[in-house]
Amino acid sequence: MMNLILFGPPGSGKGTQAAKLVEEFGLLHISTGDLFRYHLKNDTDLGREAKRYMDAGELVPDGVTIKMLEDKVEENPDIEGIIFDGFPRTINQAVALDTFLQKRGTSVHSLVMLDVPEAEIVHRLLERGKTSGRADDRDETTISRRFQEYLVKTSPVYDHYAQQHKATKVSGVGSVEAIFGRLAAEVGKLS
Ligand code: B4P
Repeated sequence: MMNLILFGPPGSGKGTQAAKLVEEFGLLHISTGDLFRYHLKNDTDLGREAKRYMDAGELVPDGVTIKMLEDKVEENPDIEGIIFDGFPRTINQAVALDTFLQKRGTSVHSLVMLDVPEAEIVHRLLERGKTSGRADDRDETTISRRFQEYLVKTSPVYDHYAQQHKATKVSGVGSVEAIFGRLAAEVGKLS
């Protein structure tokens, strides 16, 4: 079993690259952002709870997020491995993931960060906002709040896995294919 965390600031291309990694390596893709958007669309209790945080560009509380992630893993017992996209986003989530995987006799094998400067992030998300209908992509203030949330709450997750000698960075700037080549080279080292 191979467990990979695809890491990086909002809009760094995690979702874009995860879809390609799934095709190449046959792993299960779990995106907490996609799971929340599914609940939002279906107007579930969880979706209604998550909406106010997501629309404001803030992280959804850990308790809700961790439970949702664990349920999703448990729904898929017979898998080769998982790409975690957008999770963990806090140290609490990272510790919960480590404990959860340990109980299942496995662990995080690697975290790969897509390194993208803030100006490029703002440009990409404003572009996506023109067509995505996502409230969190619509204006620069909300996008900046998401980036601040990332710097304060999420970036320490990189150090958590660096201390375990499991974290690497690749440049997330350039064509989607060029970035995929860099990522696939890192993931290939694991198998
Ligand atoms: P996410 O859904 O994880 O979304 P994201 O960070 O915006 O996107 P990603 O990095 O996947 O970028 P993408 O490929 O789409 O989170 C949304 C919200 O959900 C969070 O703000 C939070 O509220 C909540 N949430 C999710 N997980 C949570 C957690 N664990 N804890 C608490 N809250 C949580 O790419 C972005 C854009 O760039 C796209 O338009 C794409 O086409 C473009 N792009 C991609 N690669 C490019 C390239 N190489 N060059 C140019 N453009 C590119």
